[in-house]
Amino acid sequence: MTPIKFVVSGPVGAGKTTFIRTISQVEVVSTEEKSTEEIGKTHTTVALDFGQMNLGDHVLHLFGTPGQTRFDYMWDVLSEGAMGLILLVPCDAPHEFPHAKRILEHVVSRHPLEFILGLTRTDVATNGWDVAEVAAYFDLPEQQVIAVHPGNAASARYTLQTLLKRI
Ligand SMILES: Nc1nc2c(ncn2[C@@H]2O[C@H](COP(=O)(O)OP(=O)(O)O)[C@@H](O)[C@H]2O)c(=O)[nH]1
Ligand SMILES: [Mg+2]
Repeated sequence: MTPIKFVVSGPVGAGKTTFIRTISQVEVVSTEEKSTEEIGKTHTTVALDFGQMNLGDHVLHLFGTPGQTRFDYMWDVLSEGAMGLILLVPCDAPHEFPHAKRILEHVVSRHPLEFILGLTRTDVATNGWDVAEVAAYFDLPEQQVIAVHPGNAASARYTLQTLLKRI
C-alpha cells in the first residue's frame, strides 16, 4: 500500500521532533546539529526528522521540518506529495505565531493538503493562549485546532487520527 505522507511543521521548540519520536514505530532519522541561531536550545533539527507508523490500514510517513528560518526552503521540499500537515504551535510563545502563520499560508497555498493546528505546551504554560484564542488568531474553525502533548503517545496518535479523518 502507498504510504500516506504527513508533514509536521511549526516554530522552534513547538515539539515537532518529540512528536515524531513519540509516535514512530521505526527508529527516527533525525538531523540535529548545534544551532547557529539563538533559539533557546543548543541542538536543533537542520534538515528533517523522519518517522513511520501504522494507523489502522494506513502506513504513515512523518516528515518534521527544521525550525530555523534559514531552512525555510525545506517546507516545500518536505511538503511535496504530502496529504496532511500538522502545524505545531507552542501556546506560550505568541511571538512565534506570525512565523507559524507564514508557514501555514506558504504550505497551504502551494500544496493540496489538509491540515490541523496542534497547540502544544498547554500542560506547562501558565499564561498560554487557549484553543479558542489561537483559532481566532489563525482564522480557523475551533475544530481545526487541538491541544497536543507531543511526548504523549495517545495524544500524538489522536492528532494523527484527527488529521486522517479530514482527508
Ligand atoms: N511539557 C511539554 N514539553 C514540551 C511540549 N512540546 C514540546 N516540549 C518540550 O520542548 C522541547 C523542544 O521540543 P522539540 O521536540 O525539540 O521541538 P522542535 O524544535 O519543534 O523539534 C523538548 O524538551 C520537548 O519535550 C509540550 O506540549 N509539553
Ligand atoms: Mg526539531
